[in-house]
This record gives sequence, C-alpha cells and structure tokens, in this order.
Amino acid sequence: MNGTIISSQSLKATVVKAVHSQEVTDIHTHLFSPAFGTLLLWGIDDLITYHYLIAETFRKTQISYEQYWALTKTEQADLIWQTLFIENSPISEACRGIVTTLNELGLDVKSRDLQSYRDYFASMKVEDYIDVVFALAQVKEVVMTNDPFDPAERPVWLSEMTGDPRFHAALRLDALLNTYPETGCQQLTAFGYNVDGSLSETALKEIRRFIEDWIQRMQPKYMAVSLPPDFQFPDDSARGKIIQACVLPVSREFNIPFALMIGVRRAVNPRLRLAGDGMGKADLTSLENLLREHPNNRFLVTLLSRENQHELCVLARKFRNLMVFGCWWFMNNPSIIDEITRERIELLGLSVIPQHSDARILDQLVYKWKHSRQIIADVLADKYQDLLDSGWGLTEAEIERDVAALFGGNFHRFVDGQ
Ligand code: RAT
Ligand code: ZN
Repeated sequence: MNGTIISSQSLKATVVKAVHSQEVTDIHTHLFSPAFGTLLLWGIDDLITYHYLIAETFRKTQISYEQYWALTKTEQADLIWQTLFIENSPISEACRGIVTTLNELGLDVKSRDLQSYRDYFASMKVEDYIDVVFALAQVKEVVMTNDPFDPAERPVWLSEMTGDPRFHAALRLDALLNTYPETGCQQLTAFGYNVDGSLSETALKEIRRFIEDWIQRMQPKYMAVSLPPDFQFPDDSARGKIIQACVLPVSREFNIPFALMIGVRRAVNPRLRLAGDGMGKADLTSLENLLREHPNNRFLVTLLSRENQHELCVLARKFRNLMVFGCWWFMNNPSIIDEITRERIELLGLSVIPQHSDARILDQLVYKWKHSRQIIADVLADKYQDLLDSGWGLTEAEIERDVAALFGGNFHRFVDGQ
C-alpha cells in the first residue's frame, strides 16, 4: 500500500477534512448565470421568501392567501421573518438554512436585525457575490434547470448571450411531456414546428427536431422531467409516445442522459402557488421497464417519496444505466438524508451521486452544502470505521479519491464519459 494507514483515532477528522474541502459539482439547481438577469435570485429577501418558508408561514399566521400574495416581496419577507424567526424559533430545516447562511457570510445572527442583513446585500454586486458563495460553499459548478418554453428564459437563449462557464444547462422537458395536449402542442406550433394533437409521424419528427435544436443551443448536461407518482411506461398517452419516439432516441443519438424526477403531485393546493405541490409513492415498474428495454440509454433518477428509496437502490443494482442522485425536495432534510445516504452506500457503495442542492436562491448553496456535507461525512466515517474494525487499512488519498467520486467524478463519468 502507498501512503500512511489511518488510525481509528484520526479517521473522523480525515473524513471531515476530505468531505469539507472537496469542491462539488451541484447537478440540479434552479440557479441561473448572471446573463439571465433577474432570473438569478439572491440576497436576503429572496432567501426569506423561498417557497419552503412560505408554506411554513401559512401554518403560523392567519393571513389569507390573497392578502399574502398582494404584499410586495419586502413585505412578504418581513412577515415571514416576524412569524418564523421572531415569534417562533427557526428550527425547521428551511429556516435553519437561513441562519446557517447568514452566519457563514459573517453576519451577526444574534442581532436578528433584518435591516442590517438587507444593507449587507445592498452593497454587493452579483458577479462578486457568486464568487463569495461558490467559495464558501466549495461549489465548483452548478447545473441549472432550463425550460425552453419559459418566456422569461427563451429570449436569453435566443440571443448571443455569453454564459458563465460554471453554470451548465439542463434541458427541462416538463412542458413538452406533461402538458402536451393542453398547451405544449399549441406552443410548439407558435414556435414554428409542424405538430398536431394526434402526434402523427410528422409531429413526432418535428418534436425530435425541437429537442435537437435546443440541445444544440443549450449544450445541456442532460434532459430532465419531473413526473407524477402514477407515471406509466410504456404508455399510450402523449407523454409515453413522446418519450418513446422522441426523447429516448435523441438521448441516445446525442449521448445525453435523461433525468427522471418521479413523485410530484403538482398544485395539490394551488393557492399556495409554487409552494402548493405535493408528493406520492410511485410504482417503479415503469422505471424498471425503461431501464430494461433501453439498455443503451442512460438515466439519472431521483424520487420524492421516502418509501421508494430502497426499491430504487435495488433497481440500480440491476441496471448500470441508472444513476441514483440527490435527496430531492421533501427528502432534503437531515434525518432523511442520513437514512437514505446510508441505504445507498450500503447497497451501491460509491456508485451514486449522494446529493444535489436544488437551490433556487444562490445563497442557499452555502447552507444546503454545509448541512449535507456534515451528514455525508458522518455516514462515510461510520462505514470506514466498520472497515477498520474488520482489519482493512485506508489512506487519506483513498478517502479523498472516494469523496471526489461522490462529489463530481461519478456525475462526469456518467454524463461526459470521463
Ligand atoms: O425543490 C423545489 O424547489 C421544487 O419546487 C421543484 O423545483 C423541484 O425541485 C423540481 O425541480 O421540479
Ligand atoms: Zn428542482
């Protein structure tokens, strides 16, 4: 063996150091590069009005939905701050995240002085602030969520924008796959594609052309869709047909994986807007069919239901064209991250992408990665300790190699074939 073998006494510190110093590739966020202007959210008022906190505020105030949505963003942030941070202790994961972030930025969280936080952000230029956040969070690069149907985003892609190379694209296909009959067909027609509601051969060819055009334009790391728990495949619906005849062949031809995010029930409470989505347990037979019938396609998968996580690990043992990633949304809480990270590592070893941030607001990278790193380090330290207890020897370089795979290497190998 090359290198000094680590003792049990120094194991934890070695793992913590490796996990905290390894720069991460964040494979799913809702962040944007500065070229997208106001689509890039950052700063205290965006942090406080995160939709996770909006949902929690309604549980603690009497304000009506209508009254809340009529407030300005600053007024909304004032209400949330007063409700969740002043009148109650901010112990939920989303609230704690704000405290961690402000603290890491060097602000005095004991003062609870919202105005002083606002003053700090008012003095920042976003380009500089990106560097501050990436450095604090030890994030090397992020993957955005890019919707070619979004009227705010489209013009930026259609213009000669020059992006920040740390922000990669992901071609999000929800509008194509989930609402084709209702709106997608009409929108594609307006964009100049010769499609129809009955998905004729011509329409399918045109949809392939649409996807190819956007692949060329965005150079995405992967294509992605969020799906309801009752997602079926194969299936005679518009979604099933478009996946079969368009997404899968284009994914193979361009060598771009397809990410499936399964388990969301949109607008369970529409009055909560973005905060109103729910979840459900999925039937993973559909995913199994996809993986078996399409061995030459690669799939990135994350699931919203805790009850599905074990099944997903077993599926990944059967199909190497499946890469399990992240603790998505309602899974992104310490107790569940701890549980499913252990489960994944026990069943799949180091062949997973344990986490993504799902950050919608730039600053969230700081807390989401800090909190997750703590848990991932705990899990790894336990697993390495078990090995040492069995007489195995480990070096610091081996631990660093393993952490590098989890925090970016596995993604790049899966996506870029590196
Ligand atoms: O986590 C979230 O913020 C959700 O609202 C969704 O954006 C989800 O992550 C998604 O990508 O659909
Ligand atoms: Zn997301």
